[in-house]
Amino acid sequence: MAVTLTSYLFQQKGELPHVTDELVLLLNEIAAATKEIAGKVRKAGLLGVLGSAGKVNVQGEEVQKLDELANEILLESLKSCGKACQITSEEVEDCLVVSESGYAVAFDPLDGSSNIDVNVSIGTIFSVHKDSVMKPGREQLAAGYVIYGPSTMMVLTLGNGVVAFTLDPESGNYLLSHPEVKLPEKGKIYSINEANRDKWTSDGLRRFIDFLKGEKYTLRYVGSMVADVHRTLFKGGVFIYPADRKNTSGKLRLLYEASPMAFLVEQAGGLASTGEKPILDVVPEKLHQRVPVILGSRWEVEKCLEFMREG
Ligand code: AHM
Ligand code: MG
Repeated sequence: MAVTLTSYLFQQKGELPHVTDELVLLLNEIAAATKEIAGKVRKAGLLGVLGSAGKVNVQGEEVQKLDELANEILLESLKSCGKACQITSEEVEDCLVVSESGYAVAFDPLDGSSNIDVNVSIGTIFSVHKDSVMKPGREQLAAGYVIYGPSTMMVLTLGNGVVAFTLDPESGNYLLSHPEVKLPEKGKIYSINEANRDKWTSDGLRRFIDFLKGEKYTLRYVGSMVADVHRTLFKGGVFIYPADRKNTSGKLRLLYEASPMAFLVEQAGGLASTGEKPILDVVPEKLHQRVPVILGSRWEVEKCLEFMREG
C-alpha cells in the first residue's frame, strides 16, 4: 500500500530523535497549505488571480496576486497550528515572532514569480529550524519544496536522505513516490542565466561554462529555482546563480531559497557552495540576505570551484 506523507513522518518519528509529534504536526500543516496553494495554482486562470498585485515587496520586486495568496495561506496555517515560534516569508519585511521557543519556519511562498502567468512550473520552498531562523543551514531540522508542475510533488529532507512525494489528485494525499533521491555523481546539464554572462564577477565562472560546452553539456534554464533544482536533483549537473555586477551577492535569498535547497542537495549526495564556502555554513546576518549559489553533482560543483579559485 502507498505510504502517505503523514505515515512516513510518524515512521521517522520512531527513528530520529528530532522528529517529534510537534514537528510532524508542523510539517503536516505546511503540506496542507501547499495542497491549498496547488489548488489555486491549478485554477489560477479561472479564479482571476493571475497578474500583478500592483505593489512591490521588501526586495523591490513586483508582487503577483498568487504570491500574495500563497503567502496568506501559509502564514495563516502556520499561525494557527501553534507550533511555529518564528515565521519568515520572502514577502514580509520582518520576522513574525510568535513565541520564544518552538519551530522557526522560513519560506518562499511562491518561487518563480516570473513564470506564474505563463503556466510554467513554480513552487513553495520551506526551511525549519529550532527556535530561530537566524542559524546556519546546517542546523535545519527539516527542509523541502513543493513543485507545482505537471504533477505536484513535495521533496523533503529530515536530515537522513531525501524523499519525494507525489500529490495524488484522487485521494488528495501526498504519496511516497521516490523513497531515495540520489544525485548522480556527474551529469550532462548546466543551468544558469547566461544572458548575464558579461556581468558575472568571476572570470573563472565564464571559463567553467566554456569548459562545459567543450564537454558537450546541454543548457536547461527554467527561471524557477524549484524547477531548475528539481531537475538537477533527479538528473544531475549543476545549477548556478552567481554574483554579478548588479547583484553582488547573487539574487537568491539565503534563508528560504539557498539554505533549504543546499540541505536537500547535500542530503542527496551533492554539493552546494557560495563559491567560497558550503552554503550550509553561512551564518545569517540579515533576514533577507542573498548569497551566490552553485549546487548540484559533486563533480561539476568541485570543477566549478576549481575554475573560480584560479580567478
Ligand atoms: P522570486 O522568488 O521572486 O520568484 O525570484 C527567484 C527566482 C528563482 O526562482 C530563479 O532561480 C531566479 O529568480 C531567476 O532569476 P533570473 O530571472 O534573474 O534568471
Ligand atoms: Mg523565490
